[in-house]
Amino acid sequence: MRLIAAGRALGSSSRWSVATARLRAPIPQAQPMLSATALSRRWNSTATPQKSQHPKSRYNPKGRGIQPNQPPKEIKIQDRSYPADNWTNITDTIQSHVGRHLYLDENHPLAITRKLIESQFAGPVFGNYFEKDPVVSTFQNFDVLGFPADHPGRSRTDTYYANHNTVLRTHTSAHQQKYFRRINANEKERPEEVGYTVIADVYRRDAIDRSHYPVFHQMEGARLWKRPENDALSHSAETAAKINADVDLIPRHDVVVEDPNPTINENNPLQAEYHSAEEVEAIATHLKRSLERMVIKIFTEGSKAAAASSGPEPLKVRWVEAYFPFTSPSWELEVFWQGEWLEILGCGVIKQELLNNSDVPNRVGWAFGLGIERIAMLLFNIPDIRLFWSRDERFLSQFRAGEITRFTPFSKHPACYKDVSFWLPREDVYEAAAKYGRPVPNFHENDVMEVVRGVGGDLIENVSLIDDFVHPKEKRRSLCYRIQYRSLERTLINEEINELHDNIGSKLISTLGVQLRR
Ligand code: FA5
Ligand code: MG
Repeated sequence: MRLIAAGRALGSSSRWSVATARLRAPIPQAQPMLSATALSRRWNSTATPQKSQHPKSRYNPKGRGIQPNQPPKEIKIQDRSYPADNWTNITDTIQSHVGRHLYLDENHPLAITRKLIESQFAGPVFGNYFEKDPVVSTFQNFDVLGFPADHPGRSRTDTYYANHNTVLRTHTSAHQQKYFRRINANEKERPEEVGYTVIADVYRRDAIDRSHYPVFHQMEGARLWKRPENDALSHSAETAAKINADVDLIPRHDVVVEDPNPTINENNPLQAEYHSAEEVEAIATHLKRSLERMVIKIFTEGSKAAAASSGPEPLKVRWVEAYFPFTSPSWELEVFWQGEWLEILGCGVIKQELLNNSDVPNRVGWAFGLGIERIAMLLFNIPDIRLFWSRDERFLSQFRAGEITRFTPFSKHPACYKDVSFWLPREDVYEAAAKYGRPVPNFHENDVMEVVRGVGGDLIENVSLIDDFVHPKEKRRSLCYRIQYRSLERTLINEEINELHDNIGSKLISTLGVQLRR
């Protein structure tokens, strides 16, 4: 199974988190023409989104300069309408994925994976929940979690907006505050329930390849401990002892886990105002051991299934330092699978400000967020993320609740590659726009992906940039993308692909103002 798309590691998509080593990488400057490296670096950067990403206007392809958008008046998601505005960018393709709730369909691999993970975070300590409605406020998705105003994840090129303050959630962390409040509200009724898991569909404007899909599923988990009400910091030894007693209850394992960095260091600091090192060590040990156990448990199940086909692989796991605005210190967990390190989750010690603002100021704890597809692809040997959305019985009939089986491809239909090359709008168009005080139009690769996805839907397997140059005299930038067409269910005919490809070209012209090169 190849999980790595051309030049892109499975774990490298995250602009929500930044591995600490990457934090110190130079921040790309806002400029109308970004090199391919600068473009790809932007995924992991904390840079201010470019002014030119402002959504208030759009380049008019017919050469009449910049004209305002004419947004629809409202957008309907499931049964609710939201007033649309210039931020609205949810497409029909995306809307058509809302409401499938695949994780509740008990014979579906995502639901089987959910159950397996939930069994490792069971009651009475953990309540297991799901969130059916993907629409959240920008407050829930970003502000309450401490995302800075200029975080790239907020940009309209990365996130699907219903309108300026309403989005399709980009991660399950959008529900953290709700579930912390719930722990407090339920304290009398269910005092032992001090943790939760919550699963949901999440949405990100992203690249197109076999391991990235604009809709995927995450499971969030958290666990809290009470501290003394007064002067908690000076009683932190008591809190640490309580947490360590819980650490001792987690069964040990004998898998070697790489974890070379000290829990607390200058790249991955403790929240000194609120926590002692002793408490953080205890929380981190509990967090890491709980997650290691979960991963070992489910991958052991998976390798039993693999043993029946290709032979088990020894499990290798490692911790990598990370950054999230709502945890500190933070880590990502990676699993070595078929020759690559795959990032499967992010986690950390919850920021105390968030707990203080969520009715649980006298508690400390950890949280994690993991990608369900990533785990399910490995467990069931599913080679393409689009398959999870298949309604084809040849896919669906292969899975049964409670069983991990290796997926057998029902047939491999041929792929067809076609290139599309275009000139971006001229540099002087940008300059003119800036001169007249209008927002500067800007190219972002995610916009190309969105056009391709909008026209080709699930018939597109991969889109990759194969050429990028600036004409030295004309100062125009040319890009060439290779689009790989393949249906997972049938053989595509030439006429159909040609028509799709032509439509993609026309749509690139009309929405991005590019000029096709023939
Ligand atoms: C987050 O989304 C954080 N909210 C996780 C978190 C929660 C951190 C709580 C701390 C505390 P990240 O963007 O790294 O982080 O995504 C988490 C996981 O989702 C990844 O490790 C990966 O398994 C999965 N994931 C991310 N992007 C994709 C994608 N495009 N397709 C499939 N899975 C993805
Ligand atoms: Mg990540």
